[in-house]
Amino acid sequence: MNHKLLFSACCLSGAAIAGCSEKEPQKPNVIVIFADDIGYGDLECYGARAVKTPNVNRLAAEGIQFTNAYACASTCTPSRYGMLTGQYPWRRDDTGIARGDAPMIIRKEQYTVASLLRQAGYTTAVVGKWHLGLGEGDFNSQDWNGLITPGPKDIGFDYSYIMAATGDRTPCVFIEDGRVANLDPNDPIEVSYTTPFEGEPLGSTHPELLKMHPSHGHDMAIVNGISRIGYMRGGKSALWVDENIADSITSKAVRFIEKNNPKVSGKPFFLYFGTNDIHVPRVPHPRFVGATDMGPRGDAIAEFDWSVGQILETLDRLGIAENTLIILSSDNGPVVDDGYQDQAVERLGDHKPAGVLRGGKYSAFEAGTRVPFLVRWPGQAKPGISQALVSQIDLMGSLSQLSGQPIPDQAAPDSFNALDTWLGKSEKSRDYVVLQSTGTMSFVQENWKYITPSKAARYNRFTNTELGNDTVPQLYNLSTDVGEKVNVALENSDVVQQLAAKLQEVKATERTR
Ligand code: NG6
Ligand code: CA
Repeated sequence: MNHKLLFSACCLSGAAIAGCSEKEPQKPNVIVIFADDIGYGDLECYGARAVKTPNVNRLAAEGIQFTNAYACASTCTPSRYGMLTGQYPWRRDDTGIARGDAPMIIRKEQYTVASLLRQAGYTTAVVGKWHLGLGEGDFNSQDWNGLITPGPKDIGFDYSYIMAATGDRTPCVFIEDGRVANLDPNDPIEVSYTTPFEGEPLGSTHPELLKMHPSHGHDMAIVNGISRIGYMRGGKSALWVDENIADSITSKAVRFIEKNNPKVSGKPFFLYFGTNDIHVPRVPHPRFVGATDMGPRGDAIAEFDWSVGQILETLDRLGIAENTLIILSSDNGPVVDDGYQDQAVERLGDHKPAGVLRGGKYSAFEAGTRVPFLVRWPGQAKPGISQALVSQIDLMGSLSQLSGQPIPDQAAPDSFNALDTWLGKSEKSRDYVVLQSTGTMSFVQENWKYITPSKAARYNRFTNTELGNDTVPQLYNLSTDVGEKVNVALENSDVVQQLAAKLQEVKATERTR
């Protein structure tokens, strides 16, 4: 232990202790572990049997497990936008699933959860999946070979190690603090979402080069024997190896925690850890292959659990678990075949990725947005199960309360403080939850769920997911029919009217502080 460092840390943090012994800051560290596409039934603590998730189980046993928690949207970009900004993604028309060359969707002048905690004295980081665009102006205007800016730094993250979009989108590289990691300047990267690069083999033209074949789309640039959405050329030394993504990002997350150990720095940290698991292409490391009988999709869940374990182990080893609040959730619900022939459908067996819920990723039905949600803060949050209605939109409001840092007037207009509920001190539900899906919007209040009529497609034609769209209003009683089997709109037209009006009101007014 470096006593000199410790001394200055104590004094910097103003800890009033005689002799200046080891002292952590008063404010707890915050870690958000955000899984990709993990469904309500995909984890053991939510009923899964075909995959073991001991580390997530531990988090659940030591924390609060929510059964009624919602993401903001049933796909990634809008869901993350809502959680990080505290503004509903549908308040803007450019928050849909982002291309890998999209400009930054959260604008650089916007206030995020990271801005809030940075202002509150935290050291902040994002590690893993980003999928919120980079740079500004047109599509593909980023300088992939120089400083990619604006980026996470401009919206509150001191450190970043990210994938620009998703595992299945180019550019297939990690970006560390605004620069492509491990890039050889003599082999520059080019990215395009419109035009293939001459001479480069593609999934569509050279399927014989593929180790995993697409089932729909995903037939452009080939990287690591897997074809993707989008084209790219060059940057060979920087390309990720899918089998190693969990290792790469988990070790960066662990390193960040170690380097920012509050016992040394005197400052709390905030880590937003977005896993690549279990998004497609699902290519877990060989040590997880065969962890389940479900093939890559199941094995990727096991890999996710390992990543969670690494974070927990790091906190234990540094002795900072007691003063660290962990939130674990998922950006949207589950999907089985999301575009690659990875045996997910064939080997699913009895496993129910959505548990008892209907629909899945993309859907207005519950499985689209009702997600696992665990909160652990040893000593502060009493372990248990909570049925309170909660939403990820309240991250900003709740962390404002936690950190004592007020939110500026115009920021996070839709985020409320739900800290007592999140910490299990109260069973108080959110007044309502607004949900966005492919083609419509839904509104949940008490046990009622209203889905706005929509002429959009009823099925996602690629994944075969029921989207929950219907031309007539839908109303479900979630207390007796969580599987949304019986539409009771006709016999409860007063409830339909009430919920539709309330949704209209929320849409028409942004809350002001
Ligand atoms: C879809 C992709 C899907 C996935 C999704 C985004 C096709 C046919 N499907 O358009 O594979 O990438 O976008 O997923 O291309 S999300 O979790 O990041 O929202
Ligand atoms: Ca997702």
